[in-house]
Amino acid sequence: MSRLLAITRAVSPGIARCELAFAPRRPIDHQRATVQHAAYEAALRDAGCAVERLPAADEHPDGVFVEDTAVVLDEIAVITRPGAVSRRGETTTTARALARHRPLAEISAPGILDGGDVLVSGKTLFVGRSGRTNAEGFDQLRSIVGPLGYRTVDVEVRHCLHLKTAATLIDEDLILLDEQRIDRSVFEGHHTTAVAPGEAEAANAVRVNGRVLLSAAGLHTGERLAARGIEVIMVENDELARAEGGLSCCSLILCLAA
Ligand code: CIR
Repeated sequence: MSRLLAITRAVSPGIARCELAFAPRRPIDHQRATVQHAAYEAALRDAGCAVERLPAADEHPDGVFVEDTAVVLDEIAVITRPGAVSRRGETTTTARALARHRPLAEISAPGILDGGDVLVSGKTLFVGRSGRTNAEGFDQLRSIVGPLGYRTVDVEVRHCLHLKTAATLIDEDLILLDEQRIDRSVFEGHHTTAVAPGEAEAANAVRVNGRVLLSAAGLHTGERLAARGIEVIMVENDELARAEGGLSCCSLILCLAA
């Protein structure tokens, strides 16, 4: 097992004022979201991650979705410039936490880029061009990571918030996806497997130390993955799903030096 650190952030008391792109606004129970978030952190610890939880801030309703504030690679952490203006201030504290582990680079104006749009698979970065990531953001990311040997692949995202809303890496070269929203043909050189019908939310999963944390909304998807020999841990996240966040959104996972 690698030594892994998961950076998370407590759920903001202002979560009900979150940004929404595709989902309708519904009430969000802060207490219930906090309990589910703590269970998620516990699942990360069980999988061998140390967890560093950053404090919540009322002025950052979406702060719990730390994934959007950085792209972390073995060599560097790229601090993003989130596409939603209300989220720009979230990067200060993640940058401070990441600076202890990686050299930092950053996306600057007029670029925008959300970490939820960046699916890292080995030396390939699939980058969603969504409402939150523009061409300048993509180009800046490519210039930062290209010299480190990474290839960046541009993926059009029209039917969901981020690329990883509907597609995540769950094994060495295996991508779990919701085919209604992302076309499997974009993932050249990878195997893909689709979520079970009616389980779109399950496409956003977290791979950690050989396990896959999967949304409890993905029961049949979980059975399919288990049948392939994948160790699946079901995690409830329906409260933060109301804020359009999935499981990967709630952590930044990095390998620590041995
Ligand atoms: C937002 O719209 O920014 C938040 N309400 C949800 C962000 C979810 N993050 C992610 O998919 N990586």
